[in-house]
Amino acid sequence: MTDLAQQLADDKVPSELAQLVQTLAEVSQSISAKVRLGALAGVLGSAGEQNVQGETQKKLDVIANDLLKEALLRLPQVRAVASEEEDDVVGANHGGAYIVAFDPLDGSSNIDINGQIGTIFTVYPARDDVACDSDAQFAQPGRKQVCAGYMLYGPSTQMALTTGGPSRLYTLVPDQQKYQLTEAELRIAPECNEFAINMANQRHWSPVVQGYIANLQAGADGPRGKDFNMRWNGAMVGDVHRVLMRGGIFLYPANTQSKVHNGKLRLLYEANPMAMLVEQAGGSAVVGEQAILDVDPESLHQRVPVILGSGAEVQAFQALS
Ligand code: AHM
Ligand code: MG
Repeated sequence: MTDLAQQLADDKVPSELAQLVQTLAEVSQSISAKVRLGALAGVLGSAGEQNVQGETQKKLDVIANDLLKEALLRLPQVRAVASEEEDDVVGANHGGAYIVAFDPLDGSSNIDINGQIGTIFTVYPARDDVACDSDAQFAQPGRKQVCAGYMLYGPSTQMALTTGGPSRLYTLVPDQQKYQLTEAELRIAPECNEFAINMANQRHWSPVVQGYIANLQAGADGPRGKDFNMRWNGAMVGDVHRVLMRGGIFLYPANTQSKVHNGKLRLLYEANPMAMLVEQAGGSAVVGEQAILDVDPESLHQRVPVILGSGAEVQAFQALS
């Protein structure tokens, strides 16, 4: 079996980037250990604070955020970090070649129910034309990512990772505290028969999304001529992981009536890293007509509608637009 260090070397990942990925992997092992202990470690429940998005932070949101931030800021190759749980960019080392953004604990509402949760991360080249701690460091389209991935804290802890080549899947070997390669190349089949969307928001969707989902629900007798199943984890890491493993389409569309009118998911911390993993596995990730990876960011915590997954299914959605 190939471990993470060996695979990064085989992939000829520059040593500074490889070391950065190893640091993320090490921190995730600490987070995973706390997740596994759950109530025994006193890490469940609310921290009593709100983040920049106005969401109540869970204890694990704060713990994961602090562990990642502290470890990354120590690395000389890290110029700046941005987190879904932090208001502002945190400047680090002026000479650093990379900037790192993360959603420390994705799927927070699953923490207290022992459900799937994860960490999502992305790495971009640092910009020399703007200050170390400027939001503009991160105002780069997702196409510029040099590395993206997530850790899924499920029945086993796994890490999906791309450094520009194939999306690969690693599994944490608990007693060795290291990740072993378990899928060398994830591939998303173009066709699928499974969709993921929060149906509770149905009345707030655009007519296009309403029409598309109605077609899927009509099953074999409807315009699509086949039956579709539905899954919803309430954690993007879990839903995207399923899409990477067995295909499907995941949608978090714009929501015309509520405060999440531009979608719920964040471009920097969620949409872009997942879009890179999905594209590198042969799937598609779009916002309207555009690839998510080509969206020019407007602000650090910007939200975007997200449609991603099996290529032909994403096209079927776009054909209705
Ligand atoms: P979080 O980063 O605060 O956990 O929020 C993002 C999560 C995604 O993981 C998931 O796809 C979505 O929120 C679920 O939203 P909903 O509450 O509509 O089920
Ligand atoms: Mg999230």
